[in-house]
Amino acid sequence: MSNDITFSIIKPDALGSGNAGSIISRINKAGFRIAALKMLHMTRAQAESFYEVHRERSFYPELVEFMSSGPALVMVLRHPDAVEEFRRLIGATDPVRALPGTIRADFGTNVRMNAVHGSDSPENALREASFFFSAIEIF
Ligand code: IDP
Ligand code: MG
Repeated sequence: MSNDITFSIIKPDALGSGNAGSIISRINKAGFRIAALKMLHMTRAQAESFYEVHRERSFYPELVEFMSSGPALVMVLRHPDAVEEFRRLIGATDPVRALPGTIRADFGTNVRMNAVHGSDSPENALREASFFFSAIEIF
């Protein structure tokens, strides 16, 4: 399993508040290369499917609502140990618990509107990347 890609989303909160450029700059400065990027507005059905693993969680309905509330940037990123290194860069799910200097600490609003997504395993990175991109769109 390739360990050099992860999948990320600049979520509707961060894109809508004008923070996408700052967040991409942080990602590049941390050494990640953009392998694929596009802007899209997820339908409810797409958000439900993307977050299928969380279907039984109490926060699933509000998560789906949020992720389909406006446009987002979906990205594939390259870096050695990409999944682990990117999770370190973005910080904990809840911005108030994320370490100082992490993207979620600096740009997140709350545990739901936490600015960015990052895959949690190399397997899920591939699944998530291929949910939004075809192989010829990943450089
Ligand atoms: P992660 O994004 O850090 O991997 P997950 O547990 O996979 O966190 O949750 C997916 C997303 O669901 C989070 O990024 C956040 O947007 C939302 N979420 C997680 N926990 C809660 C919660 O307790 N209330 C509302 N939304 C939540
Ligand atoms: Mg997760």
